[in-house]
Amino acid sequence: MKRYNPKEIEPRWQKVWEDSKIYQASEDPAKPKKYVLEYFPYPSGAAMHVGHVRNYTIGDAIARFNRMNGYNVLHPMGWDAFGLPAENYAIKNQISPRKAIDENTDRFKKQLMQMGFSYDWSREIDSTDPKYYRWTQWLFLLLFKKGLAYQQESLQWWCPHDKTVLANEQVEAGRCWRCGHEVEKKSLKQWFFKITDYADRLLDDLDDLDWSDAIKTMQRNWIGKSQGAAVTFKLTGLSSNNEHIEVFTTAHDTIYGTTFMVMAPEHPLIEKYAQSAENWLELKQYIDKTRRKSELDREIEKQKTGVEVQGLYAINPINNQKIPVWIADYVLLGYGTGAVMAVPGEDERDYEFAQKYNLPIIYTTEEQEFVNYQTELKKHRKNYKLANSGEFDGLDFDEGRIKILAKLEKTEAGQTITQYKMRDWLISRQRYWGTPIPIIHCSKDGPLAVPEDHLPVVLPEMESYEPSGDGRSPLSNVPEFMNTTCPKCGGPAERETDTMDGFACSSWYFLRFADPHNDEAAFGREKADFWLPVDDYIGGAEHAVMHLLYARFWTKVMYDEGLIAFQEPFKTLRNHGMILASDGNKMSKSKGNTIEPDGLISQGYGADTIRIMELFIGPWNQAANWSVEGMGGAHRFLQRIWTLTQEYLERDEARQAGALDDTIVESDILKAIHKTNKKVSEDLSTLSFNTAIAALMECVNQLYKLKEQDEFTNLDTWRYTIETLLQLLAPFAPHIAEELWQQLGHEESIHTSQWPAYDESYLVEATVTIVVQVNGKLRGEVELAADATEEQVVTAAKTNEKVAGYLQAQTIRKTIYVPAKLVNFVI
Ligand code: ANZ
Repeated sequence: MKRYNPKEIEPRWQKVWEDSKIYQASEDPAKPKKYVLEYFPYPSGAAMHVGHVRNYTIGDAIARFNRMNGYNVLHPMGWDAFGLPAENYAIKNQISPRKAIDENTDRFKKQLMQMGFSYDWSREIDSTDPKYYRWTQWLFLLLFKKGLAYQQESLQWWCPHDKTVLANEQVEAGRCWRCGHEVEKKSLKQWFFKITDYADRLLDDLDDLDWSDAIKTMQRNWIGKSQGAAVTFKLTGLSSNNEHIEVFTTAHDTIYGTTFMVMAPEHPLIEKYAQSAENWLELKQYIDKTRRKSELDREIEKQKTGVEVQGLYAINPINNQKIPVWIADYVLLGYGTGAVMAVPGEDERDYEFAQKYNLPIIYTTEEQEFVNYQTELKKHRKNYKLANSGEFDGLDFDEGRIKILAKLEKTEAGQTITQYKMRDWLISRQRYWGTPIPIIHCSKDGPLAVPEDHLPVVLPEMESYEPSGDGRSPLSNVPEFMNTTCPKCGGPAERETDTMDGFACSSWYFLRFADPHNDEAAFGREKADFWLPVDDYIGGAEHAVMHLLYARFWTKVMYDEGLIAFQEPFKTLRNHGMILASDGNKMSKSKGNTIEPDGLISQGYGADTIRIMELFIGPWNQAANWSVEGMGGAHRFLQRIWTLTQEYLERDEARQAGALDDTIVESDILKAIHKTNKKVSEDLSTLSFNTAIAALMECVNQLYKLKEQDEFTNLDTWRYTIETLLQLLAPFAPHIAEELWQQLGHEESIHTSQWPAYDESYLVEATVTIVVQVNGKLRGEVELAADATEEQVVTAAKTNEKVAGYLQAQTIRKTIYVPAKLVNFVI
């Protein structure tokens, strides 16, 4: 008997699949298309571990299942290889990023190949290839020409460790998302993409996406739309002379409760007027301290702090009350107008602040005590009546809201406005390893687009590419790169030396896969129309407000430009659960607890065992701990399928000598396989991989029992059953399925075979439930074999314990029997 040896089988089939190009996709309109995509990986220094592998295993099972179901499947792979980690890795290892990426990519590719994933490698892309980033630059210029890419001097997050700026979404709890170092604010001239222009569309279109609620909520909160009013207060005192300042409020109905104003410490008006305040020194110290804090820390700070701007006052436009002005870091400069009307009677933060600094509190509800606006008033408006609110006393909040706004509008002191928390996307990086920004600065003509026929602007090779930390990109040290001529006036000009955030590359790569070798355009319209949008997008949840938002934004821009016909790139998003180390910790190279597939393969487990393990370990979208025992179980399962098939094959050989019966008979064997077929087919459609594999395991156990009973008597039934079993196994364990399929005499690949259909007639339940009535009223139920006779049914019904009581001492005058449904005793 042949032994199951994955080390021999797996590389052999991988080679056959590659040579026969069975996973290559082409635009064949005869079949419906399905675009299955996993996030393209970042080929970092640390190799892929079994956590990463889970993502690709899920995608591959989906791709294979669809292919066998008659879909024209596009399942591509490539490398998201620009960015900080690659550069930092290269610096650490004293090699060029190019070399580091090439090495890492080779390693990753080898790992993916070893797993037998059904990628169309002819479409492989690398975001650091000039043939690719030429089009990233082209798309940058599209944004530039549409006024959606602009340069601005502003305070930005700066990571002193990575020596570059970071986008807002790359700062987590005051730390750099990559290296974890504390960030600070620095004033720098930077490039931005105007994603805020698309805020409403990015928000509204979320509704129709088949994404998890968790990710949608994260995007909604990130965009942070809130409807409110801008109310203008006059400033008086110091040298402010009736200058106006706007506040943003979502609660203008509480305006009579405003007892002070709070401004963000960095607010420009503070600098302007507070310099003449007696306590300027104290104010200045506070402002400097604020600059060093992250926004998040400011928002969650337990103890509110602030300083009064002595001598400066604001006038409440609704009642002309003069109120003091404070600065406090719980008010953020970048949100709303950077100033708030403080209503300590209803706003929690203002309340805490007023308590701490002994500021007056006015309650504007009839309760005359603190009522939390955000949690109480907002929800139960009708229950609260206004008080201390002049002519509006006694109105409920909704009515008060309308009337107070009308009054403010009349005096031009207020108007409704909409605010968003999302800011424009900061795109420039002062680092070497990125797509050069294709802009030329001319002192006369300003920033200009590099002419299209001069693209790509190639990243020059550099000996020393470490960031200097002075806020300038290392490219500014390469005169041959930097010095150029103005495309307009022909005079001397300088190239932009910043590079793009790596997320620019990944904002459109899914389109390039449709047409990866196009030298005339980023992608051909027809190919994009054929393949896109992506039908199933698979990846972790960590990119919720970065990649997944940016890609949606670029897609909408391309749609507006008429380049594509769809507005959302990823119809269905599947966020897989993480694989944790066996001790429940996150796998990481630094903790030394990662498990890599290569090692498991060389131990002899084989890729198929790993794949089974990845999917059987638990529901695909939940985290799970890796376990060695689980690997053993997965391997034994495949081993049993192998052995069963070998035993069958031996019998089949004997039959060919004419020794055995070969009639197909209906049997428990067929029942077992049809039942499993139905379960696996349904589970694969709903991604319930673990239960599908459980059903296959149960089926194998049952087949072993049946085999012991009939000893392969019904050979054709067994052949059909084993072949079907292998087809059902193919999306999960493609190598062993292919090998045994071929041993059974097939020449075509199992992976291009038609997914087997199941026959419902084998699934009919063996028992039926019969309703028992007495004089037409339901009195009980009996369960019997489906082929029970009328006599058996009536006897069972009469003796049923619930029914018997009604029949006691009664004469049954008539018995009505409806086969397989009902018995009615008329008494
Ligand atoms: C007065 C008031 C009274 C407020 C009340 C709330 C409750 P959302 O819903 O998140 O948009 N605010 C405005 N700008 C701010 C800034 N730059 N930094 C910190 N807080 C700011 O929150 C809007 C509310 O947050 C605004 O409404 C304002 O406080 C505060 F009972 O105005 B409110």
